[in-house]
Amino acid sequence: MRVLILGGDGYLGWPTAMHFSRLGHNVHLVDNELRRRAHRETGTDSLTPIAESLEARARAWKEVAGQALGVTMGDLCDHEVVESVFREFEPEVIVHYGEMPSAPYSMASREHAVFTQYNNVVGTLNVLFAMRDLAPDAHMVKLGTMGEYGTPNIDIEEGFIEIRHKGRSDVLPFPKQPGSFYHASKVHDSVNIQLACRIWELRATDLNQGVVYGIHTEDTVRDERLLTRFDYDEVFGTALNRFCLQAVIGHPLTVYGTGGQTRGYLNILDTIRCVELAAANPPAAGEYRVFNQFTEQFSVSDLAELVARAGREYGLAVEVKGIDDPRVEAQEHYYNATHTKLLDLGLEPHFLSETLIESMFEAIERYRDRVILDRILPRIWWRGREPLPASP
Ligand code: NAD
Ligand code: USQ
Repeated sequence: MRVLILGGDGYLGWPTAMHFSRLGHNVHLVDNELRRRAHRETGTDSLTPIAESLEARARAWKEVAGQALGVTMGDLCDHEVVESVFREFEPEVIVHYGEMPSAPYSMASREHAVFTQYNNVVGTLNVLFAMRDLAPDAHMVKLGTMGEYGTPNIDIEEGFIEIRHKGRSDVLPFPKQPGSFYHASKVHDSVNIQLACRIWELRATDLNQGVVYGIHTEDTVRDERLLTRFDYDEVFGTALNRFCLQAVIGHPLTVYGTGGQTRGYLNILDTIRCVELAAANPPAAGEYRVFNQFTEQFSVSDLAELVARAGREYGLAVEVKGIDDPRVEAQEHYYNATHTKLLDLGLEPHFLSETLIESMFEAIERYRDRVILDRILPRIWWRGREPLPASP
């Protein structure tokens, strides 16, 4: 298959690209280095040293795996870039990771909120129009987020819910209650993608993904130049990745508030497999489908306890410290989300275990001298204080 990976320089996009390439697909990547620039501007960096550019990564992959990866450096918000890639590469599958993924970033200031929504919504619209005009039979596999649903006091369904109202019933999109302007951008994308499928007969899978953890995949361990990024800072680091790093460097684990915030989580290996399963099983023309992409749910306290236990076994002195929650979010709430559609397609999850956490400790220890200590504690407050510098 000709697989176009948007956001191919990112945490998830780069290992996905190597995976599809190893399976023998023809893979082309697009990225505009937004993530690298955002790190430079906020004084943060990946723990793992990543190759200096996407082109350098593609060269390293060719050397190690013998497969070519096509690369276009360009902005998805520029429709001419998108159209020329579609015209030249003629994608059959479009894996769309190419967005600003950070909730804290989007809450830092008016500029950051506007940038996040412009970048994500306009980029995705350009891809939808390019599909309509240049690749109407292609399948878009779009990374959405479980955070589109928020934390309702009922079970979360997989995209749609049957509603009975005043004697009539219908199957409608599950209600959305995003918790940040970033999460809201994903809701706007979902509405636009569903509309495009309905009016233009496009096909799309919206993967409402939970929080991802992990450092290595089958391909990143083959050569240091093939590492993917690993972020632990307040803006781009996600909960479990942050806790594992904090345990290794002796920083108290930063549980926000009471720690009752519950989310779906999955291993980076399962992200890649889910995308592969979605791509291998396309929807019908005109179909917009939604899969909830996570394998287990945990509260933040559960995760901190698990990391502390694994840390003690490993010989680390781990302290768990509740700190003020910089976000506005329910800290104690009901959470039960359905996630069967990817299992039905054959997903065999890699569940979280102490052994897995210990393997993350080992990988982190290797690069611990790269840690930027003063970027761990939160400085962005959802209610608004201390804005970051202007957006890139
Ligand atoms: P990432 O920032 O590492 O990857 C996104 C990539 O897209 C970056 O390399 C960035 O430079 C690129 N990009 C952004 N805007 C672009 C534009 N306008 N034009 C071209 N390239 C652009 O993030 P990630 O963690 O790999 O996340 C990938 C996707 O998965 C995102 O859409 C994110 O919202 C979603 N997601 C991530 C997680 C997670 O825990 N990491 C969980 C759920 C959903
Ligand atoms: N949290 C802590 N301490 C920390 C970091 C986070 O208690 O040091 C808490 C947060 O308050 C939140 C939960 O952990 O309640 C998850 O936060 P996170 O930063 O790990 O994840 P989030 O901001 O939701 O965003 C991440 C990705 C995003 C993706 C989302 C999936 O960055 O791209 O969309 O996970 S989900 O959470 O299901 O919406």
